[in-house]
Amino acid sequence: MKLQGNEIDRLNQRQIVKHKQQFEYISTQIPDIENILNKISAFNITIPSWALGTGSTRFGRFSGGGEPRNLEEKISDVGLIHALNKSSNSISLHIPWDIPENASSIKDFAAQFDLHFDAVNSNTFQDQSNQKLSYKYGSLHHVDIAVRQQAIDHNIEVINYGVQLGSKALSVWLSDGSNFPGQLNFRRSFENTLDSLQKIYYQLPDDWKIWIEYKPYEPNFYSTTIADWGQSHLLASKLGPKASTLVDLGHHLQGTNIEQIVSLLLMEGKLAGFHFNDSKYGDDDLTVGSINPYQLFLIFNELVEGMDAVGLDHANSLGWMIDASHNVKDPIEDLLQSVQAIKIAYTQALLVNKQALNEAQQNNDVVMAQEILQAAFRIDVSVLIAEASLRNGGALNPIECFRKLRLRENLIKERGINTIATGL
Ligand code: PSV
Ligand code: MN
Repeated sequence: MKLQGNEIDRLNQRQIVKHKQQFEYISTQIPDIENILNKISAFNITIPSWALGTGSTRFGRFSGGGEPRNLEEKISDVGLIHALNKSSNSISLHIPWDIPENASSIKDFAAQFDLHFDAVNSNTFQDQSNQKLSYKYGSLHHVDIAVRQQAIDHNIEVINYGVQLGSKALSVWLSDGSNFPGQLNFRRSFENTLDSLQKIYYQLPDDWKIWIEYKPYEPNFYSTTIADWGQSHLLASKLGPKASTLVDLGHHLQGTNIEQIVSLLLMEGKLAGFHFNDSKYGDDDLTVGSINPYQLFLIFNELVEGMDAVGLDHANSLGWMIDASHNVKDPIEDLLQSVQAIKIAYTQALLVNKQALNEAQQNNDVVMAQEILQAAFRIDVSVLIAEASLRNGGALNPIECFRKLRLRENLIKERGINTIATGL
């Protein structure tokens, strides 16, 4: 389904007077507002192909209806999201959940929605029906070289799909690990993983990157072979300059200081980017910013400070990607909320008074440092994000627009009530 530009305009007009008043007021409060608006406009967040259907738990899956039945429909859902918020101009594919059978026509189809393809993700954490050897005991770390080779070949196949689509990165997450003490030799597992990744690394085109994701537990409950940022960073350092560490916000034990990890990886030039989501207990994959928006702001504060310190372009230097999906919200509304939460945190981080914070830090003025950070966090920046969206032809309020235009109802009419998208 494709939105007509004037449908969004028509709804914007109903709110424009109030919006302009609010925007004029905030313009008097924020220095260099045009520069901030340009940064907000340029900042896009990638939508994962696996988040467009209702996610599942171990216990059930409750489709909300009108879910995309194939890759084209997933792309068209991302197109809807982008038309509404003008902030989601790319999609990340998980293979083999989404195989682009005819890559060049898929690429053209996406371009009709002004979309391109971000990182491609490999999947060696599930067995596929036509697969020769099982990943029950892992993939790139496996004790059997034949299983490792099969997983290496899969990653190379994913790179090849990505090349055809214009992607520039391979994102690797391994579920490899062990459930019981004694099951694995940690050193050999790590060495096997490194060796396998090296074989994949050599196949990367010159302008490609490999992003290595870590996770402390699940599905394995005793050890994970790439369990934390140190282990990912060790692999990335040994592999070379094209390799770096991907931070999924849900992949930390409770209380981990993620903003500090981010700051140091950025300092080392080894931060690949993010899988954004939120969580309360484990890898909950909840809507970004739904549980702990302050932590998200603190992460962006480090990102903005760290990227500026080395002159990185905010919008394009790192991978900004959502990895969330769950089972009670409309997936499109959920993704709109996630993108909005990311843009809020980013904008608030742009508004931190860096010079004053630096002075407070140099003077050990702890109280003032907190005041400065929290002053930025407490600014309601939604009007700035709405203004950026408006200027780019998007909606002032994307979720309201989605509902008023009855887009889910239309999708259900088009696709039916009992559709289930591929993914977890
Ligand atoms: C694993 O939990 C993970 O975060 C990886 O990024 C996978 O690719 C994705 O989730 C699958 O849903
Ligand atoms: Mn992830």
